Amino acid sequence: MSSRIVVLISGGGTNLQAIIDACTDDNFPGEVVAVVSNKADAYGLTRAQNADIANVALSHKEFASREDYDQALIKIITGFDADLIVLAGFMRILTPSFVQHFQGKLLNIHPSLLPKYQGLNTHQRAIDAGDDVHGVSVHFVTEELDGGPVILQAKVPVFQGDSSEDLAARVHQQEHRIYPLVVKWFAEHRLNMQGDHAILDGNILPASGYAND
Ligand code: NHR
Ligand code: GAR
Repeated sequence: MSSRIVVLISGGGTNLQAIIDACTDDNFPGEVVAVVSNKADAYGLTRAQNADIANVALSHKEFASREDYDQALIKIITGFDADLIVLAGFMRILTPSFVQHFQGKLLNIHPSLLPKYQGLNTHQRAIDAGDDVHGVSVHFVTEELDGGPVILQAKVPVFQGDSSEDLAARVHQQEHRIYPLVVKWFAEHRLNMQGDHAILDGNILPASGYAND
């Protein structure tokens, strides 16, 4: 049975595209059934249209509270009978009730080597700190912002004179490799969350995710 994936976005959707592309492989056990954006002008919605995928703009500005917005989001996602919800550049913090509703079915990609640089502006913060290694993490979403268990990370070098755009572009290339892989693990039922741990093939993953020392 193919996993039904709903992708949440706010922007360009290059990670969305990487996942859509991966799903076109006959051996990929999942399909993107809907894309939801909190921004009506997100280019990712056009990517969904181009791939004949249902797409919905749900602006947070039309709701009185975060709680109301997240309840509307729950209704939409439930309507698509989602097995997995993938945050791909989704820029709204989700309420505890939303996270609890979809406990264990929510993935996020965050542009830093967590637990470093939770929150926003991660590339500039890595440069300002003088780091020579930066990267990206895929993790389960919990109530704690960017604090859920890490599944997989990829590292990139930081070079002298890098701008945050240079570094973001380098990180993006790695994002497009690791996110479809983690989505595939989940769709294959090899990956789940138990308590505060990510489990792959029955093994608890270490704090920095799979195969990382
Ligand atoms: N929600 C929960 N509960 N837990 C997480 O781990 C989440 C989450 C929602 C989004 C993505 C995250 C990231 O990878 C994410 C992880 C937005 C903000 C933020 O401050 C922070 C982290 C992330 C996403 N958003 C502002 C807000 O008020 C709005 C900022 C804007 O619109 O530009 O929601 O980095
Ligand atoms: C990605 O770099 C992702 O890691 C980051 O936004 C970008 C989305 O790009 N996510 C966050 O910063 C979450 N707060 P995309 O729209 O091209 O996939």
